[in-house]
Amino acid sequence: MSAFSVTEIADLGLETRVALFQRDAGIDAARNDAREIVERVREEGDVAVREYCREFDGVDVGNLEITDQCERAVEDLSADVRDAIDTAIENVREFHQAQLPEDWRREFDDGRELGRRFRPLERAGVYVPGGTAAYPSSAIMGVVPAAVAGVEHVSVVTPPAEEINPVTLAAIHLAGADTVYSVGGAQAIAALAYGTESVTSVQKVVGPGNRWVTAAKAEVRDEVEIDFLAGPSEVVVVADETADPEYVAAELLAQAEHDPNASVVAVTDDEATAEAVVDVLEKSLPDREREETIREALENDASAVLLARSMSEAILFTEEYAPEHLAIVADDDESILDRVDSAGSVFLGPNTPVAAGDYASGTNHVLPTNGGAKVAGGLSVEHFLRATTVQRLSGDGLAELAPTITTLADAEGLEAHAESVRVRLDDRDDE
Ligand code: HSO
Ligand code: ZN
Repeated sequence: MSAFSVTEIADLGLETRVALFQRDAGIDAARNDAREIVERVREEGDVAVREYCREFDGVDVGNLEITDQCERAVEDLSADVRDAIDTAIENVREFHQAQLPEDWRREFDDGRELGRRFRPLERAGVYVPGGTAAYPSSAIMGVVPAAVAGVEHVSVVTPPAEEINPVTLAAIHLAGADTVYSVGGAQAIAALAYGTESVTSVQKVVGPGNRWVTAAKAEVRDEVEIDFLAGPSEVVVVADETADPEYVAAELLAQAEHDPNASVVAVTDDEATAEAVVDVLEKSLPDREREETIREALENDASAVLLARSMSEAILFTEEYAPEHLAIVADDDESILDRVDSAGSVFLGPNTPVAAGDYASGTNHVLPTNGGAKVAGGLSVEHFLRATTVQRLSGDGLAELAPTITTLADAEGLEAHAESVRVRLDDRDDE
């Protein structure tokens, strides 16, 4: 499939449906290589990490830890960039603070006092991508929620380079990271999961990445918690005849520039809108700086401009696709939203580009891809918290509940469980 022509949903064959709905952005194909890298880092530690930095990034890394460099990078920021980083951090912090759950205890009927208590993880690791673009925004999106949750030690890994992007380094520091390492790719995920001589292992690894990074996250899942698989970017734009085709195309072009494996889709019930979106894509592609990456992404199997027979068909398609980002540019956007359950992050109306959430409005841009939105939402404060339940029963409360407990314990053949209740009741009877 490709976004360079209009395809009718009704005409989608089985193969194209599989490409769209079971897309994997090349992650499966990267699994074997990622596994090999992960295993070597696990066994050989820093030696393997340094070798992979040389092989994949073309850099002889000296010290893997670059925490000081990040601090120094802040001093060299221009006023504009410093302001932009500060504003983005503030908005992301505010939105994530609003997510902080409060500990609670409540009296339930019959002498049962029950509650939940939230405590942060101690050590979390954030992947900040590098490669052909720089991702200071991903530093903010990974580190700020961890800091808001109260994680004591937040580590960041980011790929080495002759000169790592100074804005990325500064943003990592300003977002509140404690320790920063210059290592990227699958080797960075392995280093965080297993630890090496220089890299302290963490309890949870979060963050977006290319297919290698994402494949490595899938590989280390047995050893360490991960957020979810956040691979190459995706967007579905649901548009009706009121949508400006320039805006719709701009959304596809924007997410396509991340990665040749990015998947971008426009779906509309209006033929003229669909045709116009394709026209704008073709016309404006040569003006984009990252033309080649965008072209590859637009030609990707999971990218398309689709014509639906009705808005209902467009909505059903979207639900099945479960995109990372969903933009709804339509007259009755709220009622369309009501009918979609599966999307990582939703952008409503003509004034809400996905780039707002990518950088600065406050929501998180680390989101599940490849249909992960069917079962999960984006990165949040909860990812860095443990919820513990707490309870206290009164004597009467236990007496009231005792027959239920002992009957079920007996039914399970777990007599000692029942006895742990009876021994207390016996004591009560003796009083
Ligand atoms: N759209 C990307 C995040 C990003 N965009 C970073 C720009 N910079 C994945 O959600
Ligand atoms: Zn983006």
